[in-house]
Amino acid sequence: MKLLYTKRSPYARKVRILALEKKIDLQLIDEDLTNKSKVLWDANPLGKIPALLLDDGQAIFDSPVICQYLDGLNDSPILIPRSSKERLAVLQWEAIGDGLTDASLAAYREKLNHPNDVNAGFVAAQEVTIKQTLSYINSNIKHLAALSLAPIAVIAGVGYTQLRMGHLIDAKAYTDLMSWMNDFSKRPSVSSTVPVL
Ligand SMILES: N[C@@H](CCC(=O)N[C@@H](CS)C(=O)NCC(=O)O)C(=O)O
Repeated sequence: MKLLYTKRSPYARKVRILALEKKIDLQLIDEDLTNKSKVLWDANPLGKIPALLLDDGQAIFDSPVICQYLDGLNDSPILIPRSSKERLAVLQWEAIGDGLTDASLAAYREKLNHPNDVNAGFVAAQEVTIKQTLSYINSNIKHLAALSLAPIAVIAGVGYTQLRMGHLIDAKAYTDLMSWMNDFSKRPSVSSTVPVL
């Protein structure tokens, strides 16, 4: 299987961590998002990475769907519980991690694209979302102790926020989150996928 990705994509990182934990081999294909390839457009009409190409030519996107597909390939370990109550809780955490990524990406892009004419209200609204979400994660960190897609998605979201919106991460306010991040970051799947600029 091939994964169309970039080294700094948090959504692709989530998929890569999950695949590494499940020992699923993915051939990584680096995409240039400023000059998208035909392979990417053929795989995903939205033109976004990550996109997974199966050996039979079928393409799967976006990252939540790829994670569900990969998790179903083997049970070692199961990272999205099969029973509905636990499954919903993990998928809810995935939405939190992805939503944190969405807000950090949106704020960063706005500042990048309009350096002299930034929409300050828009950035401020994203920053409120980021802070509320970090605070929620910090207060609920006990739910992220066991390995599943939940901590994987949160690691991807917080890692991207550290990279792009690091000024919002007050280590003194989020002590439980920071200590959990340090522990989880020791996993080879996490340390080997740190975003590269
Ligand atoms: N909801 C999608 C989001 C994917 C996404 O936004 N990827 C970004 C890179 S991090 C992208 O491909 N951007 C290119 C574009 O939007 O044109 C997912 O979870 O896979």
